[in-house]
Amino acid sequence: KKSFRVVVLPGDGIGPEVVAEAVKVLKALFEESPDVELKLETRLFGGCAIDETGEALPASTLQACKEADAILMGSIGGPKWGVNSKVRPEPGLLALRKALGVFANIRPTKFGSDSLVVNSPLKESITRGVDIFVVRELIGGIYFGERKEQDVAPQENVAWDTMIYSVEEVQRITRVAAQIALASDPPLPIHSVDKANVLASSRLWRKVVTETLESEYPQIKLDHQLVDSAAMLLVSSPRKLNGVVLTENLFGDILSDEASVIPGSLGLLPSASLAGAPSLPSSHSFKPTSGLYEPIHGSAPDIAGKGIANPIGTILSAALLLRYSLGLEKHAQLIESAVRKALDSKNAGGWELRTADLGGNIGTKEIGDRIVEILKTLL
Ligand code: NAD
Ligand code: IPM
Ligand code: K
Ligand code: MN
Repeated sequence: KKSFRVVVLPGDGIGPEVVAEAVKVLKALFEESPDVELKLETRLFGGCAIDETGEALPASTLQACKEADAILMGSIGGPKWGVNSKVRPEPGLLALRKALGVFANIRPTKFGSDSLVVNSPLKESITRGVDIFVVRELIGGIYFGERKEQDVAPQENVAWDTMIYSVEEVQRITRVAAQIALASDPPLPIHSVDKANVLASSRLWRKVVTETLESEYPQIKLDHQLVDSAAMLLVSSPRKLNGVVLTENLFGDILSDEASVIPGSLGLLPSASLAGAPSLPSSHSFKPTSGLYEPIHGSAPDIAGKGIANPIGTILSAALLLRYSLGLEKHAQLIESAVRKALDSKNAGGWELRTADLGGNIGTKEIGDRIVEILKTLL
């Protein structure tokens, strides 16, 4: 029997609420499995860890994460540890990503359920057929460049952040984007997003992306978009960005939240943060890579504790975990089908299984229960 260690980091706000549903799905999937066993270990991380230990990322949590086959996270942060607090959760998340070396953040924005088009604030003619993979560089750029806080001393009335990229950092994320593009037949086009008309780091980005793809992956179509107009395209004619959107850390953060408007809710989108290109289970040479899996959304303090958060982004993150880190493609697909079936179920009154963010009135636990029920019929 194969046994895998998965560290679970529920975090803050709605984090524990959405993670509980993903854990429920994983347990249902493997409770009677003769060949796979998941060992789940929950650890403190984020604001709750600050309250308990004084640190957002306690050494024992980091150690467990490093030893795990994969990590499933909810979200961290909240007003209790806001931007003016001395110790904050967000730097803990950056430290975790850096320590794990997970430079590649993959955010699929499509989740093949056409029933979702009715939920998008965008017109159906715009959202239909959109299929974009955002590949975001995750441990470089302005998030990790040198920065200076404003000093208390009045003569130092400035603060600054540095956006810095090396050739190697751009090469390695470009190769991940290329591997994802090549997993489709024909290969997906790559749209590289930068601000090369202003930023030196973007000019380096554009040059390295172009050279890497031309020399190593000449079969992949490449174009370049400036981030301001890319933001516009994403909601006016997103099909033009179908394929892989490859971009640096900050732009990818912003564009992926924007992209969630297309399927209709931030609560739907999963992510995988990896330390290399995923080897796809469909290829015979699958090599597992550890990874950090989390929905793209935050701790949603405005709805935390109400039991109404959408757990689907986290449940789909668990599916990505099975696919990329454990090589369990069939199980990943079972979760994805169960979610799709849940979203597609309709009764006389309309879409039956929708949380409030998708215009429905069922709760976090109820949709988790229904997904588990549907999953059991597929096993
Ligand atoms: P947010 O993503 O938490 O919420 C934005 C909006 O989307 C809110 O109205 C929220 O209710 C809604 N929303 C988010 N997830 C939802 C879900 N699953 N179901 C239904 N509605 C959902 O962003 P924010 O409010 O700007 O940030 C709150 C905190 O979360 C901050 O401390 C921020 O730093 C943190 N954050 C953490 C992560 C992470 O852990 N990776 C990601 C983003 C933000
Ligand atoms: C995300 C979040 C984080 C980021 C914050 C909380 C540090 O917005 O995971 O998208 O900016 O990467
Ligand atoms: K998250
Ligand atoms: Mn974000």
